[in-house]
Amino acid sequence: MADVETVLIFIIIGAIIVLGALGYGLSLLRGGGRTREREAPSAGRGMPTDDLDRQPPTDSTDRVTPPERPGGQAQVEVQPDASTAPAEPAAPTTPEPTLERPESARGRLQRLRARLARSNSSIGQGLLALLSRGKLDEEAWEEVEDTLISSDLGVEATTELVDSLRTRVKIDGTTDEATVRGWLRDDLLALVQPEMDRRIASSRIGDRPAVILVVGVNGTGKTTTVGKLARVLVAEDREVLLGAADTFRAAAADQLETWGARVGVATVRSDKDGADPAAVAFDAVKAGIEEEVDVVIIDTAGRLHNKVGLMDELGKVKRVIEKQSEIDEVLLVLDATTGQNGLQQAKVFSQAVNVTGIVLTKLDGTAKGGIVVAVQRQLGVPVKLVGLGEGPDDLAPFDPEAFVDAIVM
Ligand SMILES: Nc1nc2c(ncn2[C@@H]2O[C@H](COP(=O)(O)OP(=O)(O)O)[C@@H](O)[C@H]2O)c(=O)[nH]1
Ligand SMILES: [Mg+2]
Repeated sequence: MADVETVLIFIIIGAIIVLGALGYGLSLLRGGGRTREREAPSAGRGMPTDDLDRQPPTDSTDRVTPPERPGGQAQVEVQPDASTAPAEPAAPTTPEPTLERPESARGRLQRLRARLARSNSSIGQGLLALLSRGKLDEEAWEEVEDTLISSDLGVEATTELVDSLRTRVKIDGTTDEATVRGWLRDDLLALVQPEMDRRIASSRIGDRPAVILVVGVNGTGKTTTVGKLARVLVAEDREVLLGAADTFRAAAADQLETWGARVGVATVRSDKDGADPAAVAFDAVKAGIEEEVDVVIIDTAGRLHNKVGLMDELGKVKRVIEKQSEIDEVLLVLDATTGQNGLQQAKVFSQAVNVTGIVLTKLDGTAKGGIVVAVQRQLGVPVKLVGLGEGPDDLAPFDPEAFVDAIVM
C-alpha cells in the first residue's frame, strides 16, 4: 500500500517537473522571438526596405532571421515600420501619385520645328514667290519690304536686309532662285544674331540655387512658361522649386501649383489673396536655399493697367529677393501676336528690372516671327525660349538656324 502511494507521489512529482520544464522551455522560445522582432525594426528604422534586406548580418540574431522571414512575423512587422518612416515627410512634396515624364529638350525641338515652319511659311512663301519671279524691279522690291515689315521685323532691319539683297543681286546680275534664297538665309541669320548667348541660368551657383524671375504683361503666357520651363529642367534632372508671386488671384497660384505637381515640383505660395508678392518670392528663394535645389523659378503678376504700380511692385520683388541671393536670370515673356505692343512692353519692363532673356510665346499660328529680330535689337537681349503651342512640352530653346530655315526653306 505504502509502496503504491510512494510510486504515485513520484509519478506526480515527475509530471510536475516535466511540465514545469516544458513551460520554461516554451517561455524561453517566445521570449527569444520577441527580442528579434524588437531588434529588427530598430536596426532598420529610417531605411528603405530594400536596404534593410541588403544589410550584411551583424549578429547571430540577424543571421538566424532570414530562413524564418518568408512565413515569419518579424518581416511582416518590420516592413511598414521601415517604409513609412521616410515616406511620410516626402508626401507633401509629391502630391500626384503618378508623375509625368516630360519630353527632353532635344526631342521637342525636332517636333516643334515643323510648327515653326508652318507659322513662318507665309513670310517665306511670300518672299520666295517674289524673288523667284525672275524680274526684280522696283515694285517687286517694295513688295519684299512690305512682306518683311508685316512680319514685325521692323523697318530698320527690313531696310538693311533689302538693301543688302538688292546690292548682291545687282553685283552678281543673277536672279536665280536658289542663289537669292541662300543670300536671304544668310542675311536673315545675321539679323537674328546667332552669336548671342542663349543659355539659361539653371544650375547651382556656388552653394546656392540659380534664381530665375519671370516677368511680363498679363496673358502673355508667364505662368504657362514657368510650368513648361520647370518640365524642361526636370527632364534634365534638375531639382526645381516654384514661387507663386502672382498673389493677385488665388487661381494664379493654383495654376502654377498644378503645373509643378504634374512633374513632382513643389510650389511656395500664400493662401491669402493679395498677399505681398515680395514676401512670397523671398520665402521661395529661402526654401530653395534650405532645400538645396538647383533652381528657383518665380512667377509674377503682370497687371499693366497701372504701370507705375506694377513697376514699383516688381522693383520691390527684385530688391527683397536680393537680400538673400542674386537674381541670375530675368525672363521677359512677350506674346508674339501682339507685335509693336510687345516692343512697348519690353521697354517698360526693362526699366524696372534687368532683363536677361526673352521668351516669345504663341509663335505658333502667327506670321509675325520677325518680332524676334525687332525685340533683340531693341533690348540688346537674346530670345532664349519660344512658345509654340498650349501643350505642356510646347516650349523650345530658340535656335536661330532652325528659325531662319523655317522661313526660307
Ligand atoms: N498657342 C499658344 N498659347 C499659349 C502659349 N503660351 C501660353 N499660351 C496661352 O496663353 C494663355 C495665357 O497664359 P498664362 O500663362 O496664364 O499667362 P500669364 O497671365 O502671363 O501668366 C493661356 O491660355 C495659355 O495656354 C503658346 O506658346 N502658344
Ligand atoms: Mg499668370
